[in-house]
Amino acid sequence: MPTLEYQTAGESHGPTLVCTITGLPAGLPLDMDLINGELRRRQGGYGRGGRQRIETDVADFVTGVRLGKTTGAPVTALVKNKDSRLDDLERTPRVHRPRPGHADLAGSVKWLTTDCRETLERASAREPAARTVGGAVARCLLREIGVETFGFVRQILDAGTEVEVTPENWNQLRDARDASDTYCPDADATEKQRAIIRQAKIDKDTVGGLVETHVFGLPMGIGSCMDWRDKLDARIAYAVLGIQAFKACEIGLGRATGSHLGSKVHDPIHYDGSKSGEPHLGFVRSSNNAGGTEGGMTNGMPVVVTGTMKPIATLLQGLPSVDLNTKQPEQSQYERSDICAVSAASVVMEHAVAFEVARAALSKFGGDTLVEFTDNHERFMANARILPLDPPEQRIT
Ligand code: EPS
Repeated sequence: MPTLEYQTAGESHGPTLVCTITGLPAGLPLDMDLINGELRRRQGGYGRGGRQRIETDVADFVTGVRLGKTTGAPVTALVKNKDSRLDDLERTPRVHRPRPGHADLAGSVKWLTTDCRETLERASAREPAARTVGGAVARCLLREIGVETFGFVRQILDAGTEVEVTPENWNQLRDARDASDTYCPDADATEKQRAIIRQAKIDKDTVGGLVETHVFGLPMGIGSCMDWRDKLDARIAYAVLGIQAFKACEIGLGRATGSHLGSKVHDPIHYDGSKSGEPHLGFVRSSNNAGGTEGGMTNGMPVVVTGTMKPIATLLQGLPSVDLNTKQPEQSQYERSDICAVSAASVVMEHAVAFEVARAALSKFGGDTLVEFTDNHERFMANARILPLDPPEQRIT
């Protein structure tokens, strides 16, 4: 049984981005409206640069899909770049004044060149479009077992929202998020965030922020405590810090967990048999400081992930740097960029998280086909509901 994996390829100004996904079960219908809708959302958000008026991202599935469903073979999706011009040195010049905060300096030294171009083409925030496709396909799989994700912007610079997200209100909040051009489900916070981005543009500066993803409907026991590499929270952190410009990933209360007593921070367990149909199987928690994972496994509560995105490193005003050819002080090089890409990053992180959750769910429920995957999920839930399985003949097979 292969594990679910994905890989991306493609340069920011090359002809295409590529996402290859291996390990998907056969028979999974791909919801193209979902996939292309999320690609469109990733392109948006207040504070994006001129590039997004050129591109219209759509996923073209060229392998592993027949009549709209996966076949079990590797799936390849292409996202074509309209602004393809990698070999045009006039329009895509060499870059030798590295931007502080960008991959430019370390990458050019690593690959023994004074031209940061190849480094920045992959380190660019365009690559996550391909990861969004992978995550959107993963969401198609998760939906088959009733799992949904919700991502939004919590804060831009110092303008944030205190909105509380629950399994009951997230659908409503999604409408509020979709009405906000910073993807923040709070109209007042959105206004403040817009003003911050507007001012940053005037000041030739950039801004970062905090994005959040919630995963609903996950059964207990996804991930594992037996091997650190299979801990779901660890996998999520790995995936999130793999997104361009992300500097931190927190689960639940995250860093703040260390500032509270154990008696105040751990989520008390109660049992309510009338709720045994829910993902927590009736093991109700009165808080969710753990963010839905304990011991690297889901505990039936929503998984809550916060990511910190740094401000974009390409500033119109430039930053103190050095010319790699002359070693003389120079301002860092500018090329067309975004003022703020936090809204786009909220879409990317939601999909990076979705992929890790799907990967862990598939490793628990397995199956070469979608039918086996959903049957295994159902049988597990049925058995978990009638614990203790004593005598074992009671087991539902
Ligand atoms: C980016 C710079 C801009 C962004 C780009 C990421 O591209 P360009 O230099 O072509 O204007 O628009 O992001 C995307 C193209 C995208 O689709 O998100 C950078 O330097 O990282």
